[in-house]
Amino acid sequence: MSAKIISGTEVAKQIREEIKAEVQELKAKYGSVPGLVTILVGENPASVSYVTAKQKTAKELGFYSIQDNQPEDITEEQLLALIDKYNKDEKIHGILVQLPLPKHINETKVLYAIDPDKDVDAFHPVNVGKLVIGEAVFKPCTPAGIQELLIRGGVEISGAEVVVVGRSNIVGKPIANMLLQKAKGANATVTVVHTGTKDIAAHTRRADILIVAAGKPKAITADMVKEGAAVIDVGVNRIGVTPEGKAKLAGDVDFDAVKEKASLITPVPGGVGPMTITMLMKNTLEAFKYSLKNK
Ligand code: L34
Repeated sequence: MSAKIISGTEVAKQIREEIKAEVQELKAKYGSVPGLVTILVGENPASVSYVTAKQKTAKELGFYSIQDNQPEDITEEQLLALIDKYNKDEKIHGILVQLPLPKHINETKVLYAIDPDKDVDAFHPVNVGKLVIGEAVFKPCTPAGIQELLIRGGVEISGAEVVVVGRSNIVGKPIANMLLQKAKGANATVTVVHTGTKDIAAHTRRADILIVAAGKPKAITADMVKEGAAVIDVGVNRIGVTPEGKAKLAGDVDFDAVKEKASLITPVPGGVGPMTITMLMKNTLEAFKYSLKNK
């Protein structure tokens, strides 16, 4: 079997059109637009690239948007004060602090400081808890993008055997929680494998849907994949530089070999990445609509 390659870039474009239309409608009706601030500490090249893409998209969709760059040596206290300022700013509906943060800053403390109503990443413990009990207001961006790709790719999720590779707070844990909910676009049987798992391949070979967020190129080879599986590759590994001087990217899946066995596969780049950015816009729109209701 040769897999259908599902373009995150294309699906993201469709969703962005939907968001853009809704923003215009709301602007005409209420005279205001969704506001997003992205806070970047330091100059990690991957983070710079992701945050730049987020800002560009926000502007294209007609959002009010602020890129707030802070030096690597900002103190935790200063960063917390900055978050507090945006918590109180009525034009801002979504606050995103790009991760990872420098080692001298306590990430948990920073995530706790964001007003849960403006937590468009859904990393605040209140939003994590709501997700687990099936009451999510915001779904974290990368997992939400994965779920949307599966739904729009026509993959049957209900009753499927899902295997998630990786247990991060950003991807593995939340996507596992989302797909096991008794809900539309979910209701799957979910297994999470990680560095403590005895025989990873024994699990991945059972998967109807294989979601890979391992952070390691070629972590998943063809022998680890069931014939006809849907494979979602969340990895973005920088494996070198192209002749044009751009970063050369690879996912966590051995794409060329696995695409011959899977029924559906996402590419890197152009798969989950663009969906992550789009779901951030969707969450910011939701936060804006929520603020209109509470005026
Ligand atoms: N707070 N920190 C916070 N929220 C997030 O949702 C993220 N993440 C992850 C890292 N830190 C975060 C992102 O935004 C990963 N991530 C992310 C976002 C976008 C892309 C990849 C990861 C993306 O657009 N990738 C492109 C390639 C971009 C490039 O050339 O580097 C792709 O096509 O996959």
